[in-house]
Amino acid sequence: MSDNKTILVTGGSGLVGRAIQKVIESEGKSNETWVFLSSKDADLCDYNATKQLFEKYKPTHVIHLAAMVGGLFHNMSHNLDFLRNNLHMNDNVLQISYETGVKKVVSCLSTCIFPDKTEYPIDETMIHNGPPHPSNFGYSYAKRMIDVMNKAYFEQHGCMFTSVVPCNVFGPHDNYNPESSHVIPGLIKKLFDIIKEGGDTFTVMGTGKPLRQFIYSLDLAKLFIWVLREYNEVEPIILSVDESSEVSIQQLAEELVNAFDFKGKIVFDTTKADGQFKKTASNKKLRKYLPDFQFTEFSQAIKESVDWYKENHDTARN
Ligand code: NAP
Ligand code: GFB
Repeated sequence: MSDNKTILVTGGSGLVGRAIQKVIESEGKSNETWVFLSSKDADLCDYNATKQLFEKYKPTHVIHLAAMVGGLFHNMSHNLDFLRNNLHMNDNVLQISYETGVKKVVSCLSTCIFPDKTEYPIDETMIHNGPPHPSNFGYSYAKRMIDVMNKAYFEQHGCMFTSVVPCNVFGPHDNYNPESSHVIPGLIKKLFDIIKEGGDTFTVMGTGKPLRQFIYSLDLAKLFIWVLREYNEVEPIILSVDESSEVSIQQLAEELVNAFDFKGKIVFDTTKADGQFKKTASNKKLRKYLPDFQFTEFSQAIKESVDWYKENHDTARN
């Protein structure tokens, strides 16, 4: 039987999608055809538009990245939109993958969807053990339903639909729009603009105390491609840096100051929310499969992300 694959990447124009595209282009595998989509190809909230897209490309495999995605503040103000848009997209992509005989779908959860009250480190078995943090309950429940649907498609139809659980992701081609961005692109744009205007104060929202694990998008891309080719459990797998790589928002701000060689001062605006204090995830399951995987050094990844923005700020998603 032909082992030729046609891999459809929904959300291919985003942060993670562009990283996968860069890794794939460097590999040049001949038996794989990769198709990277954006919302211009189809609104995946629309069943018929999604069906037409699948009939056009006839994918054998799907990496489902497309989602309404945002940082803490965007989630806090749009929980209903995050819930409904992501439920619609996820249901259409999985149902149409089943209807058109897609062999494997890898969808994307997030370490921020785990129970707010939990012991640490969190692992793949804990996803449904209690309500998520109130700041992003809409996004969290929509993402949790991917795991529930994967299990239902496997039990009723034997579908190999699985999911990965990244920690916070950053890198080139991120979303830098202050209304919706995550902390790293938000602070990169902010510090870039301060320096351009000759300012001397870098205001960071919150106390700076929350802890996060950040994975470089190019590292996540390599892991995603491995999951597509080699991982065949329906159960999710966490794709995160080690627990020891967790940093505080203050440490992140200091890394950015170094990367920009900024000489001014950092100030914390404690009137703004901190969100989840921590969501420390274990990558033990990943390490069992890939014990020698090397993550890019955080300072190096931050420097590359800052340099990319300096070169591309005019065309970046601001
Ligand atoms: P992103 O940069 O915001 O990109 C989102 C992608 O989804 C874009 O390609 C966008 O297309 C597409 N999209 C959005 N709405 C759509 C719609 N209605 N129909 C079709 N396409 C639509 O997101 P990302 O950071 O790469 O995230 C990718 C995946 O990783 C998501 O599932 C997200 O939940 C997950 N994740 C992200 C993080 C993180 O820190 N970034 C952490 C954990 C998990 P356009 O370009 O046309 O808008
Ligand atoms: O990346 P972020 O917005 O989301 O990080 P989460 C928020 C943390 O960074 C909070 C601080 O502690 C904020 O106080 N922060 C400081 C800032 N300055 C800024 C800034 O300029 N912009 C932003 N955005 N934060 C998200 C979830 O949680 O994690 C999403 O809400 C998603 O659903 C994402 O899954 C991966 O890490 O707090």
